[in-house]
Amino acid sequence: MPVPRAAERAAALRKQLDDANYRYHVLDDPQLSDADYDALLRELIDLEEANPQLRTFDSPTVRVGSAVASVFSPYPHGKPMLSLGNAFDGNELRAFDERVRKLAGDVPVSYTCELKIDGLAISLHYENGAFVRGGTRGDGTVGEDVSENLRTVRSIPLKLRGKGVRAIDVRGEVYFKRSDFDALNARREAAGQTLFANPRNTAAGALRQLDARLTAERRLSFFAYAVGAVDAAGFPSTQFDLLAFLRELGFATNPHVRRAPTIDDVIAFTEKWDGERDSLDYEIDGIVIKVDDLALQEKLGYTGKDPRWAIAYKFRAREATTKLLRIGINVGRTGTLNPYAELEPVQIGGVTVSNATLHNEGDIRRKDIREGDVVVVRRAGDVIPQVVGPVLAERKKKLKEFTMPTHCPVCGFDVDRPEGEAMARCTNATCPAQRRERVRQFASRGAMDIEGVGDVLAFALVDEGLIDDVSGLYALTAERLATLPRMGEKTIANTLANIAGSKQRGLARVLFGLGIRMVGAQNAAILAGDCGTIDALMAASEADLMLSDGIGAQIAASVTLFFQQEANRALIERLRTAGVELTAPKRERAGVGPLAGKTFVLTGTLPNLTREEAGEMIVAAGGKVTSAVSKKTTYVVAGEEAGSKLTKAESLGVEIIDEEALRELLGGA
Ligand code: 3BD
Repeated sequence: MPVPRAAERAAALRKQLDDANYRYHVLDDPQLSDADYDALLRELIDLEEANPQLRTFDSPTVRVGSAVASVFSPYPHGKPMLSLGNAFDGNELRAFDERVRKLAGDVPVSYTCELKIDGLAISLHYENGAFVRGGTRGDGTVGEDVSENLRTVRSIPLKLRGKGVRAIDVRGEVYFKRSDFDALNARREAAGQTLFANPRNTAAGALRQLDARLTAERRLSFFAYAVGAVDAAGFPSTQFDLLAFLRELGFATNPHVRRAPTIDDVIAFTEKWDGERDSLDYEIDGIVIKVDDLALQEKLGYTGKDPRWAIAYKFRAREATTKLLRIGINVGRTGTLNPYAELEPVQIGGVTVSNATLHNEGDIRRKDIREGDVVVVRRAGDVIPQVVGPVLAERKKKLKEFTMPTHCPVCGFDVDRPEGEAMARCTNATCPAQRRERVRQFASRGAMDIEGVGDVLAFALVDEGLIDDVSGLYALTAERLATLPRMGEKTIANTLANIAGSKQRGLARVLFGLGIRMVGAQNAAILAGDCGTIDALMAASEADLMLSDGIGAQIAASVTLFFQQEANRALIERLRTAGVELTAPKRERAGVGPLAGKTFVLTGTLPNLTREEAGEMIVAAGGKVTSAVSKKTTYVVAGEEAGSKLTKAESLGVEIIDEEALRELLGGA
């Protein structure tokens, strides 16, 4: 192609690509497919390679990045980047409002509320309409120059739209969309690379890559929300209009911004998003509230680095980083070796966390979690805290890779991990760890509910040889219990009474207490209710069992396998001889019972019931419990810290009830 033609084509391609970017990132109204965009970009790259004289500093081709930096230069901020004071509840927001009104004097005050994006604050400098450089916040006065990396972020314009801005510093948040983050991890998993822990840390890492091509691959995004030094005509007079002004210049701003005339409106906005944050494609950690009037902002001024005119309302934290001191191994009741993390205690949303689960060996290796790492720990709702992954930037020295022990840490027997299975298992059927866990499970609240027989006593009973299996509980005597430490007369009497009392719990609780694989509280209630007696259950074929609601082939096979074992049948006989109730009231079959035909989903922490107990009550009344919310769900029973299921229910218009309302449906139970 002759050079003038090539120049013309390059200009046309740049315009097309810039427009496509703007439509996609700012207007949220794409008209070019990703594939078409990539094809045009490829054409432009080829054209510039063939004609290097056509290259420009603001061509979309610079977004693919190049390897340049060896260190980042300091990036002094023209105007300092401020901090934000925090508020954690409505009262603190009201106190903020009062301070503002008092200082403002006799003028009306209204606010702009913005989602607080959980990313990294940066500043972008433009001169005569072109991106010149950009840097991280740093300490607010000096950051690091990461210009080359920022050029790769497609929602950061390389050229401003419109004229009239001579120079401007635009501030905002670089972040990772959940979808882009998940896609990145999926690519890494496919390539056998270790996975990234969370979007925020990964965005931080991407921004600090010395090779900008790596930043480009990560697909970061950007929202603008403030302006530093500026020399422009027609500058707006409110924060709300400032966001519109930024959009006109070509910046993406967050769409969920709201003007709030009163602090009550502000509080309502924080509550709304506290419940709906999981519905977004990016993480937010709170709401930023700003006095809307820019002149009033000026008048209110600062205390230190915190503006008096703005505050961050922070949601209850779900994640924190801390040191992984040790990877321990628990042996479960089916012999599985469950790795868990011993952590340097850390506060997450008001709770101290010092242990967390680590799933299985494969998971630990995929995430490359090692003893001594700084790790991200997540605690959401009522789930057990989990280690999300290491913060690799903090791994200062060589750490040993994790390997699963080859021998059971409790009994020393061989550990086996069958091909295709995630969990390693101890091969010793009489491993004390398995027996301990079985006793604990049997006595637990959702099962036989024997108060006093918790971890400590269950373990001591097995370890001291007082019982061999759960039936041994019913043969315990005061004399034998007295041989254990810290067992006074009163404790012994209470414990024995509680054990005796548990005989009447009924078949559903016994079944759950036996710890049959895949038989949780709800399946136990269904099987017990449909069979009525242990003998009918033991005599049932897999096909018989599968007639019950929600009992599939795998569960049925697990139940029949359990009762085929001679040792298990003998255990049942010992329980029977001890006088344990092994029958259940016949369950209301589908179509009968107060909850017949109704489908429930349980989420969050209920005030008085575990979710297992609530599920069991629903099932006993003829209702059904499922795990996912859909249009077929009749009720979502929500407790404290209910998460995405609650949001889903709201969006589908499914009725949401609390524990009290559930009890009413159950007939005032
Ligand atoms: C957001 C300050 C002001 C312009 C100062 C009011 C503290 C991080 O979505 N507005 C936002 C967000 C952050 C903001 C301001 N508006 N400051 C804002 C912010 N919508 N995340 N931040 N920042 C940005 C910070 N960062 C690191 C260390 C200490 N402070």
